[in-house]
Amino acid sequence: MSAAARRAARPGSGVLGKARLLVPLWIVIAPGCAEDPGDTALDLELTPDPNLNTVEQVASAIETIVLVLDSPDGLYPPGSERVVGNLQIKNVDTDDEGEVVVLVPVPDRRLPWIRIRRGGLPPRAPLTIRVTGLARGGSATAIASGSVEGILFEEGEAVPVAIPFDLGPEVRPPRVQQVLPPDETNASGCVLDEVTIIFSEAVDEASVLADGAIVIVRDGEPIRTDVRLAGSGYIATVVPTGLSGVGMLRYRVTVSTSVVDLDGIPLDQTSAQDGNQPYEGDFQLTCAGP
Ligand SMILES: [Ca+2]
Repeated sequence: MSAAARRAARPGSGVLGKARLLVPLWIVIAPGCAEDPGDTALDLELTPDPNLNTVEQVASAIETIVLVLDSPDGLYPPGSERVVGNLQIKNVDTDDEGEVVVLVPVPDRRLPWIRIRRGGLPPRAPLTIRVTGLARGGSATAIASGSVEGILFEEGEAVPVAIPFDLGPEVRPPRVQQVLPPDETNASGCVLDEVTIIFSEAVDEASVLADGAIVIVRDGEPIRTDVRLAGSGYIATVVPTGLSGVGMLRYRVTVSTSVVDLDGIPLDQTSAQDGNQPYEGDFQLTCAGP
């Protein structure tokens, strides 16, 4: 049964059918500016993951936020489509229900706080909120995104809603996502045949194979290694010569900022710190064997 048919079959659907008022919507750039705490509203805060990108990095990369309010229960019946200023009711996800779509400008280096007043929205419809960030320069390329589901208004309250909102990996500097085997695991016989380095995105092969790009050091001495990059460009396999220990195996893996992605953007392991930082990981493997 389509969403429209479900709605038609539902008792009280006439109430929803009248829910055609536009949503009054305030955009508040700074926190603490909400004049009327008695409002029934959602206070959206876009929250970048500091391990991936800073607020400034996200805000300075995007020009406009496309905010979509949707609900599995349906927000607006067919025929409600309209445009008022930067707010539209349109059928974004091509079910037969209309969603609310708002274009929010992003001031340089700050992410807006967004207050949504309930207005004509159905009081108890669980909301899905999707945010997409469009790149600066007018290309309308989507480079950041985030979403939350199941959000409800509370009568007379302004409900805080944190929405994870991060740049896509294709526009962030590459970083090391994982190194295998993980720290504090077991190395059979205290010998390691292979170290696998997984990047957040495809990286340039020549930059990975270059001398000094990936270094493994044990007891202060670099280990001789043979590095390969898997076809996808995401996975470097490092075959060390004589990476072994007695009773315990300790070593450090370093991936230099000379490693670049396919656009030539250099690796940055610590996004929250200015400049580009290498990956440095210390490993200690136990050797309980057969
Ligand atoms: Ca950095």
